Amino acid sequence: MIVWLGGALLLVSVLVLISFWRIRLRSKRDVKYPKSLPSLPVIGSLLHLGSHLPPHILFCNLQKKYGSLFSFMMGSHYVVIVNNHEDAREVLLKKGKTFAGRPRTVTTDILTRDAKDIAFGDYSPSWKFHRKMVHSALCMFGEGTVAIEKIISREAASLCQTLSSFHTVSLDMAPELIRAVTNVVCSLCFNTRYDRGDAEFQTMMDYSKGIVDTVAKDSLVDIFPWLKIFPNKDLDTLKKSVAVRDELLAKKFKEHKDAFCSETVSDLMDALLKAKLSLENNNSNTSQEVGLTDDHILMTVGDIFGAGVETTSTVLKWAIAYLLHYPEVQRRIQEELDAKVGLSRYPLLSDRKILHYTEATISEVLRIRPVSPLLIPHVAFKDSRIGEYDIPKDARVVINLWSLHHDEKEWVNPHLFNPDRFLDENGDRLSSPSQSYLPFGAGIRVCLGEALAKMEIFLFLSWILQRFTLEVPAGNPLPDLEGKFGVVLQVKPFKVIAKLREVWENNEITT
Ligand code: STR
Repeated sequence: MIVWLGGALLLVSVLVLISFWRIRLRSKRDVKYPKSLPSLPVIGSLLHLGSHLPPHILFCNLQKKYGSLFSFMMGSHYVVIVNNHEDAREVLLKKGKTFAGRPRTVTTDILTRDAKDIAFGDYSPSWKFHRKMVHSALCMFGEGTVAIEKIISREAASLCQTLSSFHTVSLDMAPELIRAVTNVVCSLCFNTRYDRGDAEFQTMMDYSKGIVDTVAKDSLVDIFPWLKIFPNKDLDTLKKSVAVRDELLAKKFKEHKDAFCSETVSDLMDALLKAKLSLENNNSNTSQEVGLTDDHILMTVGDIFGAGVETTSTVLKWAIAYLLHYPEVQRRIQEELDAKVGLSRYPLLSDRKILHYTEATISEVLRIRPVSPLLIPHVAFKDSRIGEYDIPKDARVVINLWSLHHDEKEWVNPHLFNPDRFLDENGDRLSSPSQSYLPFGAGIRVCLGEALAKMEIFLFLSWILQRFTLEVPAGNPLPDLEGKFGVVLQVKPFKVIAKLREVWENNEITT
């Protein structure tokens, strides 16, 4: 009897074990994760990611070995890298909401007071409310009105004025380009501007550089947050820069609060203040619920300001760097300007419809040197899929825009600067020659400033080239085209001569 019982027990246990094993096997077989780089406990795949190459190029190269969708462990975080446009579109557009999350990191938390902004803030009802408000405020003061054209043109005129004062002396155009774009966002956010030599402008440029150099570049402290307890030079720079920015923002906020009048809303900060006050008047708790605290307003304005300055000035610098490398492109833009705008008036936004080559050149600059080659990482809110692969909840999904924009299957000679690829055989503009082109991202987190940026880049460039020819000063090298990876793909400083064009010498425009 005992033997019989024992035998039955053994049989049952074996059966149970087999069924467990089968279930595990089945679930393992059904789940198909993207190919992964080798990884070790704690440090993850760090040893395989150490390289002299910047991450966007390293990830692009790793496709050869791991395929265009691959993964690795960054510390304890599972990261998926997307290198083709089909998968990128699935993440950003088709499954935009599933992948709308953002990772929290040490450096971005310092910058944004624990993600109380739009760019790095997680997806939530209050984030949605916030973004919608900023979007409509931007439309009201910028994109939607003729006022913005006036503001940009005023700054373009001032920029050209400064350039002509240099005559044939070589200069680093960066500070003047930054002042021009800063004044545009300053007008939108605070209804103010900076003159040349303004001390506050210099402070702003310094703190902004401090932030760009240290934030969100997957430094070790963002991978292993516990490292923040150790002394860290970058983190100190970031904290100091953020403190200076906060002081400036607080000053602007106080001025706006003191002078606030709901009848005359004249900038973005006023608009946000008005929304907050009207929420508070209607229901005392709502502004807390949707997260419209003072901190939220400050961080949002900080975002718009920081993004507006760093991105647009970077694109302008890249454009000028490429024009110096490709003088024939510069000449063709000038010929187009001469033929279609002439010398009796300045370029207008409405000229975007006719200046096809100029627009194509801008598109090509955004393709070959995307400002944000890895966009900002996304996070999966739930288990999902990309193509045929399973993606677990909480995975960080990085879109490698660099790979999309340099995909040999999509672009002929992708490393060649060639604005003509954005034109058809008649010289008319192609809306997009390839699906593999997303310079502003896409979906619910698409760049809020896309329209504003395009207007600024177009007007600043066409104003400059109508009047000047840009040249490399004798004895100086051509600008470096590699750039420096960070939260934006930065351009290394270079010198230029802005030579007044002969046709312009005795020209006068009366407006
Ligand atoms: C630049 C420096 C600064 O003072 C503030 C910010 C916050 C917003 C950031 C911006 C930064 C860099 C460019 C970003 C932008 C939000 C969207 C934009 C990251 C760090 C891009 O995605 C390119």
